Formats: sequence, structure tokens, C-alpha cells
Amino acid sequence: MKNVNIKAEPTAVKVDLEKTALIVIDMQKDFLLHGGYGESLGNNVDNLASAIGSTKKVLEVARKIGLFIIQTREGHLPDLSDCPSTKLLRWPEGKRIGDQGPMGRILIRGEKGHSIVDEVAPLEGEMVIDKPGKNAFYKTDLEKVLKEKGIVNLLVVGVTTDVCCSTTVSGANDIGFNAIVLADCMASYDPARHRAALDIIKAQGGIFGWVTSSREVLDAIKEANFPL
Ligand code: TIU
Repeated sequence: MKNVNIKAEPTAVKVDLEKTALIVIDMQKDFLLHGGYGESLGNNVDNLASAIGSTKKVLEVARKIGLFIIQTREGHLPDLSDCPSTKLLRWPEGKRIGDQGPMGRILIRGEKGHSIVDEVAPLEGEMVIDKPGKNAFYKTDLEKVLKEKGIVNLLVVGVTTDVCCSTTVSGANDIGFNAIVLADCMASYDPARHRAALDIIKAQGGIFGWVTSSREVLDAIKEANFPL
């Protein structure tokens, strides 16, 4: 047992770090950098930049204390056989998933844009789960992997707050995981949607989970005297 007590909203939350994973959602070039999928949808990617440094800090501590770490990547097979029409047809040709962009074909597995930004790139041996949907549990082994490891708590970081993070948090809650979101390690293309998505997660007594910050998580780890 490695219990820590994290200050959060709507309440503080006690977690056993041995039953906790850090899940890093879709910190991919296609979302964070110019010329990728996020920008092709008409978004300002600069609004995501703040999440990179905070996530890097948390990732480094998680590695030091041996927390189970999983990164996810949203993306599709080159023939788009795993991409439903709902993810394609609402956007103009030339700016769709699978179209050519400056970082390769947009949101296609194996292309440069699909990879994770250098600052938080997974180390050799760290788990990366490729997902065709927004919710990281949809058509992936994520639930199985976490349950086999005895994980019950998820520290959730990544992008974007209102799309892949919030759908993954609500998916996690439905299948029995406590989702604890680190607000400053997340971002949305629109700061108002970032705040709204966080409000929804913690509303009604924590209907989907908890909202905290990297500072609160790192302080809780320090207070529990983990050698950092
Ligand atoms: N559009 C948007 O905000 N996000 C996505 O399409 N995917 C993720 O959030 N990863």
C-alpha cells in the first residue's frame, strides 16, 4: 500500500499508488503542432502548448516512483477501414483524416503527425495504446490491461479536455475506474471549453471524477515521503 491524499474538487481523494496509473491522452503532433489534424479542423493549436510542460513534469515523477504509465494515440489504419464516416465527412476534402498534410497523412498510424511530441515521448518499454475513437476504451485493450494490473485509479492528463479526455473519463467512470484529472496538464483548443469540461467532470458531487492539478499531485507524493 502506498496511500497518498490528493487535494481535489469536489473532495480530496485518497489513492493507493500501487493501484493507480498515469494515462497520457493523445499528446500527438497531429493535435499539438501546426499542420496536423487539430489545425485541419480549424483550431488554434497554440492553446494546447501549456499542457506539454506540466505533463512532462508529472511524467518524470511518475517514472521515478514507478507508477504504471500508459500513453494513448488517436489514429487510423492507412486504408481507413477503422474510420467511421462520422469522423470524415463533416470536413472539407483535403483537410480530412487520411489526407496529406505537412506531417504526413493526417491522423494515420505510422505518420510523423501521429507520433507523440518529443517532450513527453514514451520511453522504451512504456505502453502505448492506439485507439480509433475519442474514448480510449473504445475498441482497445485498455480496460483489460488496467484490470489485469489491478489498477482502480487513473491520473488523467493530455489533450483535448473536452474531446478525448472527457470521453475517456466518462468511459472510465462507467466501468469502475476513479478518474482524477490534472487540469493544468490538459488543454482544449478553446479555454472556455476546457473550463466547461472540467466543471462537468466534478459537478454533482463528482459525477465523472475529480479535478486537481499537477502541483497537488506532486505535493501529495512528496508528503507521503516517496524518494524522488
Ligand atoms: N478535436 C479535438 O478537440 N480533439 C480530438 O479530435 N481528439 C482528441 O481530443 N484527442
